[in-house]
Amino acid sequence: MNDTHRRRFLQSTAALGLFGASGALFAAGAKIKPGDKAVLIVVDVQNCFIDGGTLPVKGGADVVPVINQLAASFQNIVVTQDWHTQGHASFASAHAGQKPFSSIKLNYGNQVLWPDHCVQGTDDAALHKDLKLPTAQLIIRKGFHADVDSYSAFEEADRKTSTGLAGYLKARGIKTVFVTGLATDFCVAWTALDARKAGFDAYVIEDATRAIDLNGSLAAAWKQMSAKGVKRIQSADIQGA
Ligand code: VGL
Ligand code: ZN
Repeated sequence: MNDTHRRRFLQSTAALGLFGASGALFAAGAKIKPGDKAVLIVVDVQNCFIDGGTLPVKGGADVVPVINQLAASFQNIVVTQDWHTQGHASFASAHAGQKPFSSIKLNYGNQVLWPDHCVQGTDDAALHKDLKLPTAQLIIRKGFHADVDSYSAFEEADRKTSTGLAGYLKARGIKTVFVTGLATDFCVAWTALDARKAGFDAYVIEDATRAIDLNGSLAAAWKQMSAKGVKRIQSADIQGA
């Protein structure tokens, strides 16, 4: 290809939207090749969210082999852990007369109340033993302020307190995030939405997630994500996975 041809090719592919800001090539029917500006975010694949844990997500363990395989396609991987204090404000047990899966108003807004889960340092809060991510570069813990929940890996539920993740990713030149893990309709969705808010391209790899689906929360989460430009893909859309 000479220069003119190359320029024409680049112009036409840009017009077709084949290249994202990540420089990842993605045409209809073609696979996405995550480059050095993409990161795989593995959200909360912890014992608490898997059968035998304190807040099990249906089919939660099924994401583990999918994520292990996806990992080989990514140069950058960040892992998150839900990491609550004992008696955390998101626990129903911390509020007299409240039951898990009800909602209350806290000073920062509505809060779903959960069973006690993912308490710092417990086996329940550990990453699932079959998750194999030796190349992961950062583990970010969230929800560790006693009075504030944090579904998102970027920003706590008060919508003011940053976890520092956006700064870390930007400092490393990351442009695109691919979100996986648990649960689709809470920590995965909030993380993907906040990634968009922070200016990243965002994908959710659906078959690498499982949902809690509380009162229609899963459909609502997909609707919100779609409205904000979060792209919904499958692991088979990623090259090599
Ligand atoms: C989560 C509910 C409470 C999640 C965390 O990881 O999706 N859900 N804490
Ligand atoms: Zn939690």
